[in-house]
Amino acid sequence: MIDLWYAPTPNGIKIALFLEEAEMEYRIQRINISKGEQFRPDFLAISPNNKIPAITDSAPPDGGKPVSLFESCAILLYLAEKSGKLLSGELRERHVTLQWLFWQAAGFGPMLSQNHHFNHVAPQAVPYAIERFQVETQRLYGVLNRRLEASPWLGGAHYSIADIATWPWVMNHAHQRIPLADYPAVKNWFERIRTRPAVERVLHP
Ligand SMILES: N[C@@H](CCC(=O)N[C@@H](CS)C(=O)NCC(=O)O)C(=O)O
Repeated sequence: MIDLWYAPTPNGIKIALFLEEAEMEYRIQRINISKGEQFRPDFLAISPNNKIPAITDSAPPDGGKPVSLFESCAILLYLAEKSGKLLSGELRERHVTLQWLFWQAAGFGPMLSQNHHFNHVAPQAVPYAIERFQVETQRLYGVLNRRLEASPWLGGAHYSIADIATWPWVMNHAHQRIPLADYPAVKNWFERIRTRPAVERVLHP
């Protein structure tokens, strides 16, 4: 059984999307990050960076004691390897998938998060930061669009953990002040994923 320490944010949704898509059994443990539950000692023991998502797998593939992990993309990689799903075994597609997975973890997620912060959370308007993260967000959507003009999925021929990691961040495109119509290949990819039954189950449980 997999316990998923969860809040319905882009990083949390990624893991639920994987577990539903791969049809793995799991149990949601809600962490209310607006109430500071991520600082609870029992949660910090699993996720010392005080962020969701995290997982505890009580039946890891090596048959040993439970495995706990934090960092959403490390969790996606673990689950893909455990299940044998959503990560190609073919050398090129596997590493291109991991490349886009790391791109999401190191670039797309953090930059869009700063964009969100300076547009919607910062107690005062900081025009330089608003402009910087808006331009960077547009640049990253451009990179994503060019990739999806060239390939149906981020990793290549197959839907994968790279798509699953990136999609929940695009869900908030309006909030990020990104008109999706300006990025037609992203829009097409976004709609293809949105209609997957696993996505429906996560968004409308
Ligand atoms: N790099 C981390 C980021 C996780 C993250 O930023 N989680 C946010 C919600 S989306 C969180 O738990 N924030 C609570 C806090 O920072 O105290 C990942 O990919 O898992």
